[in-house]
Amino acid sequence: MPRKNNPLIPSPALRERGDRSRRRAVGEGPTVDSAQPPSPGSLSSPPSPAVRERVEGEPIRCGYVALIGAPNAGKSTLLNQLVGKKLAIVTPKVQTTRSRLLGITILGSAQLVFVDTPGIFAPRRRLDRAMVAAAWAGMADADQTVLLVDAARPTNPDTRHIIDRLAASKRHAILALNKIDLVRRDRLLGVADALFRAGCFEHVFMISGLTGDGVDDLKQHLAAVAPPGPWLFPEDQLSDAPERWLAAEVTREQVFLQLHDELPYSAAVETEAWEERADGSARIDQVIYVRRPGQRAIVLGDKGARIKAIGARARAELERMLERRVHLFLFVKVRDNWIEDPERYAALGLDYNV
Ligand SMILES: Nc1nc2c(ncn2[C@@H]2O[C@H](COP(=O)(O)OP(=O)(O)OP(=O)(O)O)[C@@H](O)[C@H]2O)c(=O)[nH]1
Ligand SMILES: [Mg+2]
Repeated sequence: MPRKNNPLIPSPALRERGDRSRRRAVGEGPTVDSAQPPSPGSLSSPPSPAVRERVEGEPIRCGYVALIGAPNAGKSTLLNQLVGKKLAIVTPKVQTTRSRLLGITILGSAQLVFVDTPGIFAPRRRLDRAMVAAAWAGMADADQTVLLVDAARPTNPDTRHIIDRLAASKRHAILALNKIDLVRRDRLLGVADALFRAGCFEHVFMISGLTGDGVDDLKQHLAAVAPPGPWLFPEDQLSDAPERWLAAEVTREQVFLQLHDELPYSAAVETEAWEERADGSARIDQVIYVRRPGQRAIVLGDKGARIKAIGARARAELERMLERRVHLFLFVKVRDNWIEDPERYAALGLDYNV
């Protein structure tokens, strides 16, 4: 079967299957083509012989772990660190992540399925509401919830709101005090203590998603408490996200990094076409949607300089991710109402009606 226009065909680099029938905690995750039928496979598929062999004598475990927190707390950075591969985009700007993304890893006999979620904040626009709803939904069925708190900004009102809601729901969570590389050690205990008093945390870990400090301890703990049960994904699968969606995210990351003010928040990126070429390279066509003609002019830049720079960086990232040569073609289209268009929400894996 040709891979062109089909986001569900396994990728050699990511081994993604896009098997929606296996999405348990996350509901419908990000997808480019909502009309795609689910591919075969089921929650109850028996583990492969390789799996049984590997974990002989130990109970097989599989745990869904939601990573939640205020925007910019470092959730996506941590997801990438836990999985050992860059799957989620990361930028210094708030509200980078727009929908849920699974990152899957194995530790001993446990398969850990991490759910990166959009930051939780006080939503204003429809898009904000859909993002925040996706974040809470990411937590709903997870076996464990890890609340990330930026140790340098522990009194963020968004974090306070999340803790209040966790406490009200009587859900227990793990507190991960993140970015400890930025804070003096002697201050950390006081910060952890103040947060712990909310009464909804079972454990606290001090970590740096960026340097990896403390991340192994957190991972070991999550593996030890994962419920017994068969692995839900093949051993070599890293994510549930279709390659086309991940590729659009790579370009959106550059839009966030290279453009400023409201522009990144007014832009969306979609992969329109994907062609595997005989020489082993891929041709990828993407559209950057913006809301106004003036924004299109900014994305293009003087004599096309900005779009060229976005394309160059995105292409380099895509080649690293896909482990093959990439020809990237970017188009900028004005679609004033994309932010109110149900189809765009489906493309983002978000619920329009929240
Ligand atoms: N110094 C330091 N910076 C970090 C750490 N973790 C994340 N960052 C930085 O914090 C910024 C935000 O990181 P993200 O991983 O995108 O944060 P996020 O929580 O996913 O943000 P949203 O998707 O917007 O909710 C980026 O500039 C990261 O490099 C850390 O442990 N230490
Ligand atoms: Mg993020």
